Amino acid sequence: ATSISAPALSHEDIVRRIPELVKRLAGKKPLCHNMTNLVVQNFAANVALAVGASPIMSNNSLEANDLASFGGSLVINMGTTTPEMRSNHLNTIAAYNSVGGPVLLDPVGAGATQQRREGVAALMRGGYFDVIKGNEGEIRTVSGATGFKQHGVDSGASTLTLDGRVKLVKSVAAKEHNVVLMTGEIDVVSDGKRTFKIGNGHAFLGEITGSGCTLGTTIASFLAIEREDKLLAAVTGILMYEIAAERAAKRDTVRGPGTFVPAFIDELYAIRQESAAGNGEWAKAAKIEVV
Ligand code: ATP
Ligand code: TZP
Ligand code: MG
Ligand code: MG
Repeated sequence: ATSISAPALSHEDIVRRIPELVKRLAGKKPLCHNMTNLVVQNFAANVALAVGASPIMSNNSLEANDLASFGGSLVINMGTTTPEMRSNHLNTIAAYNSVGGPVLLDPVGAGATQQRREGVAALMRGGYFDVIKGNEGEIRTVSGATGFKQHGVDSGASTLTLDGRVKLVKSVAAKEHNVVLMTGEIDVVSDGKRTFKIGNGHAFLGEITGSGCTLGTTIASFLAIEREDKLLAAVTGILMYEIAAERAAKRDTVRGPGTFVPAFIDELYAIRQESAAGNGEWAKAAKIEVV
């Protein structure tokens, strides 16, 4: 559970501390174990490498105990889950929970079908997630809301006010004793006590597949090296990811979503290299507000 003594984080604290976490990630190269969907395997592995983690994509729970012993983190992404995969997920979550390894859940498409609604409930009954991240429809489903329909993996137009999103994220985090992130043009992230709105990012992230999934991989990479303050780990992942997207979109060579993807990986790598060299200027672009 999130420590009750987690310190308040001001805008200045965040701008100062996040490059240090990026440098620490680059120095440690922790394992980031992804049990993810069939769409994003290669993209997620490349994002993990760019931010400084060591990815392994494995959906086989027979190796979960071995992998959990390496001190890394686990991503559970429901994007293309089958019943067999669900039991692999549950066994692997148990392996990480038993050694205190951080686990992140991305309940992709959770509100779209009965299978997915039941799936997310089964996963949440079956283990502890340090971070749950999703778009509006997914986090609403996690909160137990019904009576709305998500048409697929995309959230569609927002039907909640920003205040409504803040209240929901905060209450789910308090109930689950973890960190909850609702993504969108403005992201809302909370540990139930401390809550932030983040306005970085670029519209191209909504035009490519896997931007939500690979943000999950990025945050999990930071959870592996920052065990004390999970909210700070999540905020670092979000800001590194979204500031990299802004820098990529500004490049002359980027003409649309297709040319954006390689430039985005390059900018994640550049931010890692700058931070490792002690240059944290990039973090000044953070548009983060304490709620
Ligand atoms: P969806 O499929 O509904 O878009 P998702 O799981 O792909 O959901 P997003 O909500 O798109 O996830 O979020 C992925 C990343 O893209 C986050 O970092 C988010 O802040 C960013 N993002 C998405 N849309 C925008 C936008 N219009 N402007 C800025 N950043 C955005
Ligand atoms: N279908 C099943 S999983 C998936 C698709 C298109 C990828 C979703 O990725 P994201 O990051 O939620 O956009
Ligand atoms: Mg998307
Ligand atoms: Mg998603």
